Amino acid sequence: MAAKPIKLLNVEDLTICETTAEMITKARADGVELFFDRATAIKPCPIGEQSACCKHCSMGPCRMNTKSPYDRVGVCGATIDTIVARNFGRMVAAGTAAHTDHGMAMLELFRDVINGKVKDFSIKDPLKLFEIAESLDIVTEGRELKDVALDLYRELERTYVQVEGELPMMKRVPEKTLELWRKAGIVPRGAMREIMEMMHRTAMGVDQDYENIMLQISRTALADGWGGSMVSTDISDILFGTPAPLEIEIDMGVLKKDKVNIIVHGHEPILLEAMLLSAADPEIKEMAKDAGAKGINLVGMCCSGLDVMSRHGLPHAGNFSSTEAVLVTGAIDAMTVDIQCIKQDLKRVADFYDTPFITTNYRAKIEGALHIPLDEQNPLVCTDEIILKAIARFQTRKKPIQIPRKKTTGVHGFSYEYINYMLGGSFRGGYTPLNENIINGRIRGVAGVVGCTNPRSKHDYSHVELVKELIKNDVLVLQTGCSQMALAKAGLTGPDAAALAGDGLAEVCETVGMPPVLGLGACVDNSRILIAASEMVKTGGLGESLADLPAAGCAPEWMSEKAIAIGHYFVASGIYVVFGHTLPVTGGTRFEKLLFEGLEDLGFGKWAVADDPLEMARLMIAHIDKKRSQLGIDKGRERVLTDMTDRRSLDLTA
Ligand code: NFS
Ligand code: SF4
Repeated sequence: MAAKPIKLLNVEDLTICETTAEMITKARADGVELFFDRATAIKPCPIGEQSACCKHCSMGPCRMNTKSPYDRVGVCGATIDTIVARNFGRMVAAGTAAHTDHGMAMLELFRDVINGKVKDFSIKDPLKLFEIAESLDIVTEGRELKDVALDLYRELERTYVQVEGELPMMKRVPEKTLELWRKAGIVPRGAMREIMEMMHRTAMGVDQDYENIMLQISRTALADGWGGSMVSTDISDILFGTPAPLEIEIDMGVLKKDKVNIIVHGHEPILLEAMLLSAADPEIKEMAKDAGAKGINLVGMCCSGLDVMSRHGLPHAGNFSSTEAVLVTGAIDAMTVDIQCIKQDLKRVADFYDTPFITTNYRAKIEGALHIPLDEQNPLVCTDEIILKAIARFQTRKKPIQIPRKKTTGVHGFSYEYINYMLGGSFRGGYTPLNENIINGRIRGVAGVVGCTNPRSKHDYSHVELVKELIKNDVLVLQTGCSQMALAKAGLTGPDAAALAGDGLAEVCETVGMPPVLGLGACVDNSRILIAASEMVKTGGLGESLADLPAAGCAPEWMSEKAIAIGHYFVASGIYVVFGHTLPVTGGTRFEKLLFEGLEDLGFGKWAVADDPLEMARLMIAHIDKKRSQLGIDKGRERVLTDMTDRRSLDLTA
């Protein structure tokens, strides 16, 4: 019997991204199914959506939505609170594992660069290397770079493998925040240990007290944000250079009909960095020319694309929801991937458009896809071969090509270090001007808007509407991940976007020459937000712990377990976090109450969920205002709103 045809939704209900919409329409005409269509066909399981199911042993699986007398207790007696807490904990463990495994690979690369095993890369930012070393109390004075680097490697390795003691990066946490963690007993030891313990405690018959499970959830998540992710960001900067703002083009219009288009999609910067080296090889360039191409067009997608674009000015084609759509252009001569957020179905779509689809990482093969392993010690063997495959495909292009025209230019690459410099000027680098402008109310607060896109939520819509509303209300927005790509496509990452900001924020942006939306990079670079927030606390005037800051975070269209880990490390750090469209927690449980209220009472941040971007903004702004009033700076804001002379006297460049 033929499968029942899927009732397709209107394209305008699926995405606000024009180029993706154009490609969905084309895919439908070509008879190619995309994940948007499957999201329509596969209704989310209502029990799973609420996380009201346990399958941790074969006495179950136990579903908790029945109206039976045994309602809300599993065969073993596990309560709904135990079950949702365990499920949530395992998501945090998985997300943390993803970021820390990636971070550990970066650290190994760093080690092999120092000891000379890897020759294609070198240390690009020795200054940052020394700064990080000093922040971890490693002696740098009068010492050779290599010796300091080796000490730094050994110190940072503890982030992953340490069994007892505190993570090295705890030295960067504001004192009051660290004190809270110590009192609660949740200072992470080593990421591997925390992930292991999280998995153990959530197995059948172990930790069955949701409040106790919560402690390990926080400890594990902190091992991500202040551990695996932070090390990953710092090492990328040391090896490949700390980003500084650069104008970048984004969206499918960056593809070129007359060039060999190669999409590099994934999360580890090494693949894209190696591709850049291969693409610059004169011999390879010549081969592309001989094949009739005007050059090689390397284009990033998803997080490694973001990570690398601001270091090299590399164009970017879009976020998670557009990775199939970009293949539909027919213009992609190769798509190569490494790890994370790679839809298995890309292979089938790539096949339809005769695009070679190549996996490169031993941890992430895809059935049927060509696998060319990337060996760190000799990465160009892999990347040369990928480019040759792409050139061959260019030469024999058969499918009709349709490249959407739209592309947008924006500024990206605002590292923590650059914000320091940008706000302070070269004479008085520092976060004082930012704090001052928050205290006087020109800037109401700071928001991190981050995370995925998801076919269950209109693509890019919530990201863009939320950020518009925040900046209109004088909230400075920091961005990473697929959210940053959404706003970049919507044209809000250029200085012109200041026109959409409230008067106070606009004035600061115009004075400094920055956009009201600052792109910080990939998802692991959320650690840059943690460091920036810590610097705000240390600079003074905004309270003593991260929980005091007039700040909030949001992942409006999240989908990955990584997002849950990120959300929770922000909450455990003291930040209010709103997630869009859904949260895998059963409504009305005590665990939900702990997430939404209890944690805040204990001095942490807290979770919330909202459907509509304006509601998300409202919640975030209300929280920011609450913090302003607790800090006693709500008056400042009222004054600024009325006092024009005060506003004119704004001088950040002094
Ligand atoms: Ni972050 Fe990057 Fe995007 Fe979500 Fe996936 S690409 S690591 S997980 S989907 S933001
Ligand atoms: Fe059911 Fe308990 Fe087994 Fe979970 S651990 S499946 S609740 S019996």
